[in-house]
Amino acid sequence: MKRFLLAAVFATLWAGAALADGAISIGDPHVRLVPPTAENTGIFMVIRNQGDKDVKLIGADSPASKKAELHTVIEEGGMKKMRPVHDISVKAKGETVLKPGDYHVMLIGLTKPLQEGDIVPLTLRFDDGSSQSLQAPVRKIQVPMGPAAAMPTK
Ligand SMILES: [Cu+2]
Repeated sequence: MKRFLLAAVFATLWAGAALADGAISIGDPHVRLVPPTAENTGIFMVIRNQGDKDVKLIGADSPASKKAELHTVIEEGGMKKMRPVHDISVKAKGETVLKPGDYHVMLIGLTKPLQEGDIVPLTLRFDDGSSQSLQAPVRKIQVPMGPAAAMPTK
């Protein structure tokens, strides 16, 4: 009997893991076109979570830059500034939009200048252990904040 219960618990865990794997999908990923001299740029997208548990985006990697950080934009003394965040959460059955002036993935230290139409590979890591690999095209994007706030200080 004990053995049977244990088996049932494991079966439930497996089902949960399988569900979580397919729960996250990424919509419309794109990279902001920046001048050839710029060292950093932002990636935007919609992260959808069809699962019944909240998930968190906890990291990102891209061969297009030395590192990738998760950022948000805060207002401080009337200035909009970008700040790294530890994670970006996506509610169960919900979605989180990464967009200019808000959450984004920051590519820091571009390995080469990006041109409009270039495709940037990106891997996203989530706190449920899953990851998503995607291809984000480089696009011109209107910047809703002043040029001074467009780049991080470091
Ligand atoms: Cu940023």
